[in-house]
Amino acid sequence: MNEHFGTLPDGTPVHRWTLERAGVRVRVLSYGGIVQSVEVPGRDGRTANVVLGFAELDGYLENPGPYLGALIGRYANRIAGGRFELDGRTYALAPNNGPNSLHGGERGFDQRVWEVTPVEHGLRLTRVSPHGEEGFPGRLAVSATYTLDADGALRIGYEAVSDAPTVVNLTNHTYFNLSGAGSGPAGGHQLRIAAARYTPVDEELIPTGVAEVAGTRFDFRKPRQTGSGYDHNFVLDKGVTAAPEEAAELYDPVSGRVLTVATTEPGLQLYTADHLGAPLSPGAGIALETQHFPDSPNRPEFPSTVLRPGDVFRSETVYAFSARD
Ligand code: G6D
Repeated sequence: MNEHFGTLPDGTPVHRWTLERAGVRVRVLSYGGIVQSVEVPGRDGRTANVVLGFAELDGYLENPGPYLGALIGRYANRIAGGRFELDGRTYALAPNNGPNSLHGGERGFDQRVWEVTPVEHGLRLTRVSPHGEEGFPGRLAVSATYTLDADGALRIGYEAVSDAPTVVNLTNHTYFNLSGAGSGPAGGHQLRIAAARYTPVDEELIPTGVAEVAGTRFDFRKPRQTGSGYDHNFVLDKGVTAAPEEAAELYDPVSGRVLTVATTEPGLQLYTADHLGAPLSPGAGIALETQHFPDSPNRPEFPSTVLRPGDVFRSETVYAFSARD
């Protein structure tokens, strides 16, 4: 089902699509591929929306900074100094986060209108990013397919092809609050991440290397409270996989809701939303962004984000919901 959601200043209409299956209802916008709401039952059977979003299009237009629910590209997370070299050529990107490029640049995929086509149990969002958009080389044809599994899990599959060598790193920037969006801080949730290592960062949040989580506050191998103060990439033990494998589990002791995240990607950014900015309150949600590692284009030792003509970039992430005592 789709309905008119709003109109951009240039007159482009934005639509909202609703997916429903197995008691889960998800709303997706053609603007930014934004997951606006995800309604799931708690242990008491009562349904709540568990992701942060705005009720109106203006909310998203006026507050792009937190990237609420959005599809992120061409490069999710940071590229140091907004520069990278590929095949001997240097590419300069607009620095939009201190000296760095963040989440695709000044106007990334989160601020673009996507073509939406219904598919079985879901939607296919497509867009062609022209050569040179935000400084990235290659004409990149991208699709993101959002479907609901038989158990109501939200599955997002990404594909991209380019006509020239480029780099690509796609994710979704949903913030979860399993007690219900707007119910207060999410820092009491318990999080488990299947990662023995993470990437420590400098003051600009650029990775300085890879370190063991053992004995640090980054050790989420057994569940621990998320609290605050995290904006870090975890090196998932499973690495890059052909099919999604479990990466993390988020549990809310209050509602009993559980989110499990499975992905093909090698990394997971945990962001405890400490700097959400008004009208949102700090810590109102928790972002779990499946991705390749930050600054991979400048880090040959990290799993590669290079996409060459003739190859297809593919990744898939599954957000499954349940409830327990
Ligand atoms: C990402 O890592 C970044 C944060 O630093 C940023 O503030 C947020 O997106 C909006 O999670």
